[in-house]
Amino acid sequence: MMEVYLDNNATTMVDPQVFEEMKPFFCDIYGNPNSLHRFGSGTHPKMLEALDYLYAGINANDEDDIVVTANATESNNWVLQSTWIEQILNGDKKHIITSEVEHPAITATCKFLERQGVEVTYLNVNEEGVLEADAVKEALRDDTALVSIMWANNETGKIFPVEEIGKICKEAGVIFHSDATQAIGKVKVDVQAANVDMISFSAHKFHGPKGVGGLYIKKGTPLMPLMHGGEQMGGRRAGTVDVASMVGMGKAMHLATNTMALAYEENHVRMLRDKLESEILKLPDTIVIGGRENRTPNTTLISFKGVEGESMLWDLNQSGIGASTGSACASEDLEANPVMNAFGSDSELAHTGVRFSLSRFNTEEQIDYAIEQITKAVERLRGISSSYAYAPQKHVSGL
Ligand code: 7TS
Repeated sequence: MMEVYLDNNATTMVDPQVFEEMKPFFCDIYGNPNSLHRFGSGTHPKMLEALDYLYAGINANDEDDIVVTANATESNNWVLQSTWIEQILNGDKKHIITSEVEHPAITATCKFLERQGVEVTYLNVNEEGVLEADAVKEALRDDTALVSIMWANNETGKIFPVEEIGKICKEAGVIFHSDATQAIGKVKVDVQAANVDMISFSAHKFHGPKGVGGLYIKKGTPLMPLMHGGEQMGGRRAGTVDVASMVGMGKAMHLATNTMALAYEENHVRMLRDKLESEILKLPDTIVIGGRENRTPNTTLISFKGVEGESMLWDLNQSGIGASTGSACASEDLEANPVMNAFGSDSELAHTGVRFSLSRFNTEEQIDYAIEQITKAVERLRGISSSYAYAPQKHVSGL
């Protein structure tokens, strides 16, 4: 049986080239980078190279900071909790603006801050699943401390108008943070062009290792240290640096964001995604949630009328295909997906969405196999669905 991994928005395979770069830092060059001897300083060239790759990958200015964190969840928590302590508890602001379709690393942290007395506005997306920049403009208040809007949505792949939002925030003098976790390696992320003050990311979403991510911080942006202790990461996040992870993330960023890599994503990955989608859409009563415009090239979120998303995943898993119903982070509860609810769609739609997310490691042969298996699963599940009369009823004489 062929195995086809189509859940790359949950996590990706580590690129073998990344793995090779990481290996020496476990048993050979294992010194503490802060030590004065060669075992420690031997790590420096590759750490510096990793930083160069990270800066180049998002077009950061040399004077800005990129702090290596554990993941995007940590970076997002850091930004929001710092905003609360620095600007709200110890300042004169009260308000944060975000969207209803952020990852829980943002929304759950905002809910926590609301319990501490912070006022949060959750903006809704339009019927195409996109947050409109004007909505941000209208929600801004004199006491707004932060706007946090994702670069691309993890469920639909929809790309949000970060440049426009960045401009609005700059004019208003409000700090703009964007969770770019699903954008890096899929679309161009240019922090200067977007006028963004901070972005979060996780290496494992672009073929780097798990457990390492980053926060980009534009020079002059107020931010409390995340961890107090040693001088690592300029004193912003103390604790001995995980060199292997940092080097791996740097290499992964380089491999994912150079011009050729983005062109490949745009051509090869988009071609496979579009083929998968177009073939699936030939099935009746099947739609792409949010529509097909303006998305990351690797993602499609499809609703199959009459088919419970979870049942579909079960069938696909039996055929060797890994997909997802919305975010894996939320898959332990069978609540309707909040992202789909945010579209104002009916609850059936919210329960029938299946997300397929591709990567540069998928092949056309895999996609052909996936199309075949998805078609089979939909037909089987509709055949046994009490709410969907799709399968031609076999007339059995005498019954
Ligand atoms: N932000 C976004 C936009 C994400 O998509 C995710 C993970 C995170 C933050 C958290 O990343 P972590 O590395 O800190 O865990 N998103 C998903 C997903 O869509 N399915 O599984 C995980």
